[in-house]
Amino acid sequence: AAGALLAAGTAVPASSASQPASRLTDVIPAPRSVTADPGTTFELSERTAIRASGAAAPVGDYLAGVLRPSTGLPLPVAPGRGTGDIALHLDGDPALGPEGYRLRVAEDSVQLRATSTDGLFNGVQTLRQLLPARVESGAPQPGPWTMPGGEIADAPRFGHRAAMLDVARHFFGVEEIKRYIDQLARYKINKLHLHLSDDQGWRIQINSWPRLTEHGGSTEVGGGPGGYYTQQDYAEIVEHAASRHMTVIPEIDMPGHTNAALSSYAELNCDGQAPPLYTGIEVGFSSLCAGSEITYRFVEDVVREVAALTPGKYLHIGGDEAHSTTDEDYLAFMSEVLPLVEKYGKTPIGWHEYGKAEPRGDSVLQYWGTTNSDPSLGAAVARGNGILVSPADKSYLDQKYDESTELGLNWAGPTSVSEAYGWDPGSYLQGVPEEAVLGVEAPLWTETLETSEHLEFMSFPRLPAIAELGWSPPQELNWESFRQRLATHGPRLEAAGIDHYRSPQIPWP
Ligand code: TNX
Repeated sequence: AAGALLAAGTAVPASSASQPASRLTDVIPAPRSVTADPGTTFELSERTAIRASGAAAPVGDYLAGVLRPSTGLPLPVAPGRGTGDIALHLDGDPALGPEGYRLRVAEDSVQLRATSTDGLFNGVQTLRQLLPARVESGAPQPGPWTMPGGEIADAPRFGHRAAMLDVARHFFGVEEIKRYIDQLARYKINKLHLHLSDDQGWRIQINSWPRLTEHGGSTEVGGGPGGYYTQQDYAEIVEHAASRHMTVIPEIDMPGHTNAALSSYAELNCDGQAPPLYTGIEVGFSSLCAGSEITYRFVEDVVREVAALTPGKYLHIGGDEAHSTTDEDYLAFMSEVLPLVEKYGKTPIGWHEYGKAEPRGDSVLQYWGTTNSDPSLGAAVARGNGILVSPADKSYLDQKYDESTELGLNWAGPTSVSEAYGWDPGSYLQGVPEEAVLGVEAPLWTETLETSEHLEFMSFPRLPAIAELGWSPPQELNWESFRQRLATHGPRLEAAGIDHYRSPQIPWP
């Protein structure tokens, strides 16, 4: 019967050509509330229109773009109303907050309501999960295109649900970034943190320091050709992210992790000697020269140009693993650099080590440890800093799944899907109350990753796990429920052509 929960391992009778109907209860991240209306279904037809006008129209166009290739249906996007339609309305319930939505699936229509286009976009991600998995295919598929009846009222637990991609260790081109953005959006990730510079490469064109990319962007881990984004490429990434209701947070990692910059400009080195480019995977050996004036002219130029390319409020200044910078130099450096970020209208985020520089106001510390705690966090919370939670042993997508995983590193892992899922970001860190938690992030470091397929294999299915921790209410976080729902996403990922790890923990169909 429609809406009935099937037990683990039960053979699912095919209700249509090839796949079972979807259930309201299979959505990832789990919604705040789900009320099934068993026996009711909505079916897309040749006559179905997507009703959306004004600011909602681009979300309607996006939905049509998702549904047309597989269904082959015309699905015109137009204002007005009609029966048999999918309607997007910007008159949502303010109680569901700026990103919430309500989705009602009835016999004669689908109604999606939100107070903002962000909310509508989130609702569209839920809506597509209510259609059969084959809807995700890029090629025409057989119908019927039914959705289970009922109502979902939904809103996120945290407003900041991030993924990070390291484009410095291996470079990924604009099309690869867009592909990853589209994949993240499916699971309601709304921030993309790009790690744009490191020892092995500088990936963002800075007009006032052109050798950063000409020389510093010319290689990568393993000695391949590297690459970089022109400012125009970067603007295209920012724009594509915005069309997926995602904000890009650029990171320029300083004062350590800077060999590519130091190799590009001898004058940035305390000894005036430019080191060679680096293609290995060690960390902690490079540092900008805290005591020299040109360092701060350099940083100001970089911050100014990057801030100008950044519509979002945050600029990430790194600050991690500065093992070749004395404490005194680190503090001197940060005391110059943090005000520069604010001077150009941005709020600093840094890896949690920069807490020792006592960043002020609404600055954010990104926790990446493995011990549930850090001495800097108490004072940070007291200052009012937000804490972004990304424990390396839980949320690092670059860690191996198990000892036999060929890709990935293992210093904080291995991290199985259940380990990635089994923690609560609101109560995880000692001395950090939920009110101080800005949100969660799933970082993907790329020392061992070179292709989109590699990114996907490490991200899926752990990224959906972290996405659920960032979105769903704590009472809905349940491993048994998650693994059953995740199983139904296997055919979706398959249909979408997204590579993924067939974890033995998941009862894939
Ligand atoms: C630690 S996490 C790093 C990165 C590495 C990563 C590999 C952090 C702030 N720094 O430089 O790429 O481990 O897992």
